[in-house]
Amino acid sequence: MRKLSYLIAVSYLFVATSLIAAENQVKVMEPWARPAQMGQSGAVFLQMTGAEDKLVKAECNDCEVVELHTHLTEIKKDKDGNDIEVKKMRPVSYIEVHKKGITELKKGGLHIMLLKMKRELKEGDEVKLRLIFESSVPVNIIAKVKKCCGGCHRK
Ligand SMILES: [Cu+2]
Repeated sequence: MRKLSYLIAVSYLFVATSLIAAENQVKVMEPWARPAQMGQSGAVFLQMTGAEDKLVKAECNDCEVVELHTHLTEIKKDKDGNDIEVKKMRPVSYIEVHKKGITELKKGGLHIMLLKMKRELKEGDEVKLRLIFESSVPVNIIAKVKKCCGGCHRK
């Protein structure tokens, strides 16, 4: 009898732990990639929410190296001495995700950089990535290649 109640307690604990794990799982929304030439760099954009976590790494078989990047704005002087804003990309070691609120990877901001593409990414193509988090279970995504997103300036 004691053994049975122990088993029941253990199985309850297991169910409770899986529920907690599911609750602390990052959700990825609207992944997309911009077109890229073979040998050049591509970039992937998406939104993340659902857990207090960190995106620490991304993997992709279609390029040599994957990096997490942000853009920094530097103020420089042009030849007439006026201040001009120059945006530069910098690698970051992680990207924060929050349970509430959305972390948006977008043009001119945070993004996943695909360096030295092994194939061309044309509009309509799909590129597979695996996102590795500090706590959450890894998430496999398929990013559709398109020229622009909803948030971009329309011409
Ligand atoms: Cu970049």
